[in-house]
Order: sequence, then structure tokens, then C-alpha cells
Amino acid sequence: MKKIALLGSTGSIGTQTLDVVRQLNDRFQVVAVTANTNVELLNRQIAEFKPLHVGITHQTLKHTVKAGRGLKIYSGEEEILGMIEVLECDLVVVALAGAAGLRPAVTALTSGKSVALATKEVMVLAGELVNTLICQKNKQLRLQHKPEIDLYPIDSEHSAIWQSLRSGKQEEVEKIILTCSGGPFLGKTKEELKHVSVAHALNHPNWKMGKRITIDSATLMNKGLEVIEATRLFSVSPQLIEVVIHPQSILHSAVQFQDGSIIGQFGFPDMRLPIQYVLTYPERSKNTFSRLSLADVGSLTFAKPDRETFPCLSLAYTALEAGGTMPTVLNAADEVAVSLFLQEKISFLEIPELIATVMSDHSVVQEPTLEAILAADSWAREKSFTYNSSRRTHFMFRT
Ligand code: MN3
Repeated sequence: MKKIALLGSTGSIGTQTLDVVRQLNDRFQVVAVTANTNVELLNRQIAEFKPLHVGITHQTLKHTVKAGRGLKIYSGEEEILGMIEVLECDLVVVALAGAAGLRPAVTALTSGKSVALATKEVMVLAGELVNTLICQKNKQLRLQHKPEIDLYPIDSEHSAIWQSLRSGKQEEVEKIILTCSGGPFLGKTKEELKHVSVAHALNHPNWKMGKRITIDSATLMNKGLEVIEATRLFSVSPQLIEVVIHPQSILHSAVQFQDGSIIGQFGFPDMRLPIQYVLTYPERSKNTFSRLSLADVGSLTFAKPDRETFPCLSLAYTALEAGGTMPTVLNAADEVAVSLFLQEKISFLEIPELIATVMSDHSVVQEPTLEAILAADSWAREKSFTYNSSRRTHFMFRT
């Protein structure tokens, strides 16, 4: 039995992870679940999966969690971090929204647990720090003759890259092909994007996801964050990552090797597939998910992204080039910009403008500590809220 801790069990990835566990219940035991506020669903999950540990972020909700026999309840971030530290499990699934995933992921790794990562912000904010941490921890574990830890991706594109990478060696990789659906506004001009509504932006053609990631898919920031995530997960330079528009979301990403061969992973846009892979890795298990018929799909199309109309993608490359705390600032400014757009306080086209303005005001801290990252995160959030939409940026967009 593989013991799993699931952080963020009531969210979209969390519930789908439990779907996978339900189908493979003879192989996995859920030892811990945590949630933010959705106690009703959390209580149902406790009844069904019988974890030993339960965390609830909002302390005021602690009394509403139904305590079963032997169940330990932790409330608030500090107590949950303490729980992660002492847990005995084989894998910690981090499926928390946004920057909130950072400290739990770092705590899991420092306490010697492998992590399956659904929260892309962790590698965007602290990729270098996390990689160093894993190296140091594994050195310790080797000396103690204990199994080494690793970090596995859940994000569908990164799972596809990870699966494709298994058919060659790291030094044989020529290029990573990161596919992108293009979102609901694919093919639109800047003029047409001036007055798009929130409802329209929330209408993603292929994936049902949370609000922020859906808007990020419409601006292409999601892909920008994924480029940053990929450079850190797979230790490749940004120049080796090519973003390709693929509206059908059937090829989830691919790797081109030095002999010119492209190896990719195809499948329905269904997050349960990459979730199952991360849980059963290095094996593949049977499941009852519907099968993709290439003949039924008929045709797949690919195109270059329009960086003029969707500048968020270039902003991500700029942040990556600046390094240090800049990707943190990019992410935080984007999170605020998206929330302001959802509240109809700024327009769709102002999202990249706000982010570029905040980035241009930031003094980068190189090789940041966790504290410096969190400080840059708060700084960027504050700065973003004071964004004045009449102010136009002269920040240079690099392509
Ligand atoms: Mn993705």
C-alpha cells in the first residue's frame, strides 16, 4: 500500500486525485487530507477515505470538522506544516492554489518526502531553491541509507514531457515542445480583445479548471508560467522550450531528441491521467477512463503563438531571464491582475500592462531565500493593487 497525503483535497485536482484513488483503492491509502474552507466536502472525504490526519486552513472552521476515532485535526497554516513534517507517507500530493503551496511543498521535501506537484507556482516562485533543497536532502538520505526523494509533475504538459523524457537521456534532448490550447481567444486581434467580458474569458474550450488558471489560459500567462516550471523541473534552458499552439489539446507536450525524433504523449484532456501516472509511477495501471481514438479525432493542428496579441508569454521569458525574485513578481502581479479583471476593475488587455508595470518597478534579488521570495510576493501584490490603469507602461517586451 502506497501512503498518500493530499494537500488541497477539496479542489479540482484534489477531488480528481481521490477519483483515481477510488478506482485503485487496493493500492493506495490516503493518510492525510487538507482543505481551505469546504468543510462539507472534507467531512464526506473523511468518512469515505478514513485518513489519520486532517488539516483545515481556516482556524475558525476547526470545530466543524467531524472528528472520527483516532483522527488528528490540525488547523491553521503552522499546524498543517507541523503535520506535514511528522507524517509517515510515501508521497505528498500538493494541489493547493497558488503561492499557498510553496511552504507545504518545501516542508514535505525537507522532511524527506517525495512530492507530486500540481501547484505550478511552487517551481515558478522557488524552482532553484527547491532543486538545491532536493540535492542536499538526497545527499543526507544517501548517507543514512534511506530512499531518495523526488519531485514529480502533475501539470498535464509537464507530465507529458516527463513521460516523453523516459525514452532518452537528458543529454540527448534537443528541444522541449510545450503545447498550448490557445484558450478561448485564439486567433483574435488586439482590437477584438479590448472589450471581452469575464464570462467569455472564463469559457475555456477544452479544460474545466479554476477561475485564475482559466483566465491565465486566455492571456497565455498559464503557458508562460509553465515555461518557467518546465525549465526548473527538467533543468533545461528557456531557449530549449518551444511553445506550440495546439487547439485540440490532444498532444499534451513532447520532447525532440538529438536524432530529430519527436516523442510525445497523446490523450484526452483529462487530469486523472497525469494524476494516475504520478501515483502509480514507475508503473502504469489499468483504468476505465475513456479511450482516445485518433481516427475519431481526425485532425490535429499546430501553430506558432501570437506573442504580439498575447504579451504574457514574452513577459514570462523576460522574468525567467531576469531570474531571482522576478518570476515571483510576475506570478503575484498576474494573480492580482486576474482578480481585478474578474471583479471588472481592469480590462482584459490591462492584465499584461499591470504585470509589466509591476515588473519594471522591481529590484531583483538573486538566489533568494524562502523569506526573500515571500517578501517579493507580498511586495508585488501590494504594488499591483495600487496599479493605476491610466498609467501606461514603457516596459520592453522581449520576444
Ligand atoms: Mn497545464
